[in-house]
Amino acid sequence: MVGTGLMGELHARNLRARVPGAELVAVHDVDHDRATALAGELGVTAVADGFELIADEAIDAVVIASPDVTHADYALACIGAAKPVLCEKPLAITAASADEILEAESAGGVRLLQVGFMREFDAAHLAVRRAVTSGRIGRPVMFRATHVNPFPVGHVAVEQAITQSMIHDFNSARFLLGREIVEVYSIWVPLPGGDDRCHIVTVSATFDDGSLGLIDVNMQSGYGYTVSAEVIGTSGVARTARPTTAVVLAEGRQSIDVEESWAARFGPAYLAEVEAWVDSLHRGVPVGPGAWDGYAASAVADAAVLSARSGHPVAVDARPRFGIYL
Ligand code: ISE
Repeated sequence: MVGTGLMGELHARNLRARVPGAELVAVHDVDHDRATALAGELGVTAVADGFELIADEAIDAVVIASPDVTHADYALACIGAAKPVLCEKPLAITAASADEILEAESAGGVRLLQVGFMREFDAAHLAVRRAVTSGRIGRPVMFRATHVNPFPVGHVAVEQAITQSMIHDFNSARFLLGREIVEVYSIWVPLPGGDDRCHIVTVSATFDDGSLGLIDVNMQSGYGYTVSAEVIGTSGVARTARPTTAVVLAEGRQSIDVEESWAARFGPAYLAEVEAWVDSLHRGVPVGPGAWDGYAASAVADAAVLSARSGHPVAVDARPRFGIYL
């Protein structure tokens, strides 16, 4: 495990105790004390250098959950060592950087990389996907998504709101419609304070078959965390629903609780994601979103950032699929 912040710790605990066929052996974090504390609790080794951990021949596979800006270098090191890797999103901060990963992975001729777009393992998103692929809602003509965070973690300018948060929605759009986004137009409003932090960013998108997309991310809801995705088809609509919740009538009110964080909303999806990854390593058959998906989402993010800063619609500049991605 490279990175033992919130996400790395969650993956590490899952791998240590809940995933059959996996043995967690070592963790690394730039904050070595944090890694050492978790390693002590889980009975594994804390390694001071992430690249040393990746190079260790006793380690078969790596999870990257370090800060976003470090993902690409660690992913390249894993590919260089021919080690399978589950890399948290975003695969890279820019499409150009993700492209280097595509080149390295495809040169080896086999898929080594899974990207942490965990919504592809979320029951509600999978149910929407089934409704689309079964033809029940006709031909998809529009994707709509709302992604609400309780509060920004750190200084989140519009660049980070897009590359850290909305990148999930770009992948959901591609996953649920099975099409690529070719153009985007972003508008956004800042939080009060004049320090360029993003409150809400909205992106309207055009897909390669002319379908439409409308995505908004709210970085500071003040009430909790919600994610919803919807596909509108020529003869029906499929949208995510939350099946595991109760409507409570009490004290003169009818209410439904809202999850407080992504970890609460997507806990089962993160576990399913890592289980599927480990199972795929045993079977030698890759599953889930790969480097191509990480690259394609970053290409959309690049265009959305450019649009947010320029005020103009921007065409997505993505290379065609090649090599192992065909
Ligand atoms: C966070 O990093 C995640 O990946 C969550 O899934 C997302 O909803 C949140 O906006 C991000 O900041």
